[in-house]
Amino acid sequence: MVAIRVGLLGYGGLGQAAGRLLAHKRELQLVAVADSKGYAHSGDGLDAVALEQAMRIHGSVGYLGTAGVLTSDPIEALLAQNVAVDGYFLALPNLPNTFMASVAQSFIASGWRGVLVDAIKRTSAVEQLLSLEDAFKRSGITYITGCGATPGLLTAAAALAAQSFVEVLSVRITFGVGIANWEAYRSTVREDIAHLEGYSTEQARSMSDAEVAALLESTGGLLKLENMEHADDILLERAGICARERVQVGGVVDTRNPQKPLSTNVQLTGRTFEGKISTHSFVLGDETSMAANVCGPAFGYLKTGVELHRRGHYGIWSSADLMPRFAH
Ligand code: IKT
Repeated sequence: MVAIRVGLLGYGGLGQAAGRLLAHKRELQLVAVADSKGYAHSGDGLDAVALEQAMRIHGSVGYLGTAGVLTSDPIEALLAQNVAVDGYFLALPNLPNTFMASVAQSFIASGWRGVLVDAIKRTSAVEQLLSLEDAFKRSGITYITGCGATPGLLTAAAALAAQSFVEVLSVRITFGVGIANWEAYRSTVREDIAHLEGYSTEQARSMSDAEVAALLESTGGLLKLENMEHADDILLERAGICARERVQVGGVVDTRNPQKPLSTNVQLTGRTFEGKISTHSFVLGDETSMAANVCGPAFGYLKTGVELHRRGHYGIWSSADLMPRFAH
């Protein structure tokens, strides 16, 4: 069996968890990593423990022995190396809100061909990626968007649940996330803050660590998020499941306790062909971490992407598209 060669862009909390998860996968081999200060690559595979050590001690994967390189523009520099990578997981915070689309454009410009998956959150960010569809097709890139927990696992669950109905009336996604300390997920927490009333993505991005800590002090460590601008809506609409107005996303993040404050779930209500109104629920186990629920689906979709790519299918799909389609 020849393993799929995987690259990771972003080596913060999520990227490091992704590296650790890959160590459990025989079919996937981590060969390239980039963070904001450097990159590392090796065709023989990278060791997640050594990468984490480089991060912990020096603050960048660029310090990883002979495989590491420090540079001011790690993504461009890594792409310029023409490293043999079948698919990248873009485990990057989308701050500013145009960042992921700009990274996708760097891949397009580099001439690299392969699979890209993201765990993006915002509707407007997905719209930017969808506008690159023709460029992905011309460039031989298979892009799958919204492959984390939400959008991702829960969106796909909604797409599956929809099959019992002739009309989908509502989709409600409610997440509960528990992390022991916010510093383990500095960027993710800033992205969450950007959803709070009175904060923009720019404001959240430019907050100092002290300002984030002060905000969390004032809320007892909790971030309560309601009616979020969340790409589950556009992805379910695009997959033909329901109008985006019927999709609602919110949840609670506890930044001081690894236990989930509530069980993450998606509830899809619909009307059956017999005229009955009913609700399907999909509930995540409380012991599964955000890292497990984001990185697991991302790599599952990366494998799907590689299968599509090998058959010559290029363009952009989402976690909801690569499920049973909803027939009207
Ligand atoms: C968001 O989607 O914007 C917030 C993120 C939600 C992750 C859901 C994980 C669910 C689970 O593991 O139970 C995150 C809080 N940034």
